[in-house]
Amino acid sequence: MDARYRSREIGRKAEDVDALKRSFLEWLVYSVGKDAKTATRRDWFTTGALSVRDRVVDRWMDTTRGVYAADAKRIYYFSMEFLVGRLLSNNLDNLGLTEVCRETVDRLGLRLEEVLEAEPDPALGNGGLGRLAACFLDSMATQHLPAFGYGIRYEYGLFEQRFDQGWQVEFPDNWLRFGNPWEFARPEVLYPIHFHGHVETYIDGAGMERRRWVGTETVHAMAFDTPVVGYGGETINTLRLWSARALSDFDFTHFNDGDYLKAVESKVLSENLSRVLYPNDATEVGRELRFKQEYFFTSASIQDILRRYMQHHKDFDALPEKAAIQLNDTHPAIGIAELMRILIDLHGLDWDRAWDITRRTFSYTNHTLLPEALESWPVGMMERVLPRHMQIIYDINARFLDSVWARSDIDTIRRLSLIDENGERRVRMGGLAFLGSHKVNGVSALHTDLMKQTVFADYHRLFPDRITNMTNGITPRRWLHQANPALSRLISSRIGDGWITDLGRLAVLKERVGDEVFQEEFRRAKRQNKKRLAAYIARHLRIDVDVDSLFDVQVKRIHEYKRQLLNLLQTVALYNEIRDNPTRDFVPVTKILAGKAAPAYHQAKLIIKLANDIGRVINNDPLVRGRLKLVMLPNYNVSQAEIIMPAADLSEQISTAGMEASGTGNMKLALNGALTIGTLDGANVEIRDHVGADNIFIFGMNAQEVQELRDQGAFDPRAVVGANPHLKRALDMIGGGAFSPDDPGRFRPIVDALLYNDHFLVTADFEDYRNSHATAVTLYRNKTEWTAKAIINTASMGWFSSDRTILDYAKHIWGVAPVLPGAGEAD
Ligand code: 26V
Repeated sequence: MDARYRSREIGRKAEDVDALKRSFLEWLVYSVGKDAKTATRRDWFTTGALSVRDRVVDRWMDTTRGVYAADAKRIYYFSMEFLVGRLLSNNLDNLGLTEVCRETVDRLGLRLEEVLEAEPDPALGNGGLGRLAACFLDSMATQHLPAFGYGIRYEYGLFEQRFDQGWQVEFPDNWLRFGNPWEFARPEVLYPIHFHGHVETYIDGAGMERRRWVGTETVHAMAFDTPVVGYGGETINTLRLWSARALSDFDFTHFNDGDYLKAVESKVLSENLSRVLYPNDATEVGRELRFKQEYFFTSASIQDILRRYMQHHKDFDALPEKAAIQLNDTHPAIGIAELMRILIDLHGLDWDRAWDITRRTFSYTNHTLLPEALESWPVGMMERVLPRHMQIIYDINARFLDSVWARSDIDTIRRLSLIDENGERRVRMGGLAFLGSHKVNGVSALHTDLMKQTVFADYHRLFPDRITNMTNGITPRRWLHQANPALSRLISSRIGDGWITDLGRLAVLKERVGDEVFQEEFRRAKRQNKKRLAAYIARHLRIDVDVDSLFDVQVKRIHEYKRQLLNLLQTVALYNEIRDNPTRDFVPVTKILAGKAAPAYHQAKLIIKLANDIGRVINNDPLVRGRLKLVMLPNYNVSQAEIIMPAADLSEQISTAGMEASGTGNMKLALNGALTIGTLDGANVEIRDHVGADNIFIFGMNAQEVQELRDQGAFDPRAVVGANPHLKRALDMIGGGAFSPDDPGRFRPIVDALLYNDHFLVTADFEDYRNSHATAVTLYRNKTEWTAKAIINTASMGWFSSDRTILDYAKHIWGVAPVLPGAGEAD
């Protein structure tokens, strides 16, 4: 850099630091009401967030005005979950203010990290689906796409997980307790949301038979807006979350009678709608409040979209050219019936016109093929809660089945019907989302193929152009640039920083694979990240881990299909091997696991207890000291992931083939230079294609083999166990109480599930997994070769940027174009 330019930069920075410091102190005194002496870290966080927010607002309004002036087509991303993570570091980084803020905070006598860590991590999502929505928001803003996220402002996010004697216990996540400095409450943006009541038929002035929904109970949806800062800070989009508000604060009839509790009761009941995020538990059965949440936010969002659209238009004909609504799974699929209702009942459109507009506006993403996770709602409940929507769904179904009647047999018709007639009649939300959308997408190539072959096979035959693939991606801003400053700096020192918004450029690093100096620096960055994680582990669990051991990481929700059990069985086998061979030279391994189990998912909670019990035994066994450790970290969330991902050497992606729709943790780990050990499942298949088969450890059955084995119905896990002494010994120990001497039968249910059913084929893949793991660990001895593969992994992950994913959606599903900053300004 030219010296004159640099001194100007420094001059500017000093000015910025002065200004930011003034802003900090002003907010602290006049808004938080404290002085610098008494301010806590949290106060400084609030102060910092408000100061940064000030620097966003003008450009936020510019973006909004620009899109409005251009009357551009907007993307509306409907999602029950947005797992955005902490925003202060993210916004500072995207605005290019991190260093200015570091110095500001430094002058105030604090460390930036302390302030950043005081921010609560909003946990408004369960896992992959919610985090994907957040990565998409970042990419849409960075790519200058006019986009809104629409969701629910839950008062309580996903539960906080703690371990009590190794058992998961759940605590409420009261993330708003100290206020949320990022959001703008919009008490004037308020929409009525109706429930219950009944439907009347009447003849309108033109002699047409019409329907009206009357006698309803009504709640208000109130908007809270959070700016979504794109990288570079030029385009700033909006995340609009709805909060439930009662129509009136209390019922004066009760109040005047002195019954104060009764007077506020209905307020509390209606505001329960946005109280808490549901964990994805065993099943949706009987969860009427969850269904109401889905309708609540969907209806509010559609009303908001139509209000905005009508500012420029007189009729609805152009809606599909101005609005693209993306359904993040079926949770907002009731929106299809809601838009139909509004167009037909409130605006008098005829059915065909309304249906055409609706279908061209909506599109739907499927995120899972697990049968128990496919949403369906009892017809009886829907008739009670949303009687008019139920009629519309019947009409959609009748017209659809009429159109296919002639060419389908009765079994096919049964499968195609939106109403599942097996047992209690239920509405299939996947079918509704499919029929009401012009495009339906899966989230990895394999998953999309399986959608066509399994759940949506009948629909796919009728609409062969509707299903399309959009392989997931992750934002390189949060998952490399911010989470891994060491590697990020190293990369930029060699190829410049263009990769931050054009991740494909990482491919240039492949030229450096054999470069010794680069290799050395790459290893140094990894080591630094491992030290950071080791310190975190020491602080939270008081376990010392060896930074030079292989960090073997499996972090994700605990679920049988993800097969944490396979990992634990292999750990026990390795433990036995070390004990049996006290003099052999083993590569030290640290197994790191983290993840939450749904509170009602007993088997998953038992797996957590097993991990903790095995960990306690191994970590305290002097015979394996220095060679094997097992760490289960509590309360996995986005901020913990930011510490773990950069520190991993080995990434465990070991689900039963055909069951993980995509995975995105797999991408985060590989991007940060971990080698993957995994099955050919979800996006692992595409990761292998990009990094090359030599740079990934693939093992086990593929999806087709899994399918065939299950179809044969002859799989005998006891035979497999009987023939494998390593597996047998591990299972005997677990089942016999070797890790639970206080309660020897504790893990019998786990062992029995494997021996007598093994639905997820843990035993079938065990030996191949164990061998593959041994290969990986052996390779780790060879630092040069391992590092070369790690570099190839990082360099090959460009395609997995969510920028690529989003541009694909924009082109093939939404038909939207970027609105470049400044486009809407008058000249
Ligand atoms: C929901 C349920 C509900 C009932 C019981 C079990 C169960 C299991 C999982 C789910 C979540 C389904 C939606 C979801 O989060 N899918 C994830 O989406 C990610 C983003 O596309 C993808 O990477 C993951 O593979 C997929 O599991």
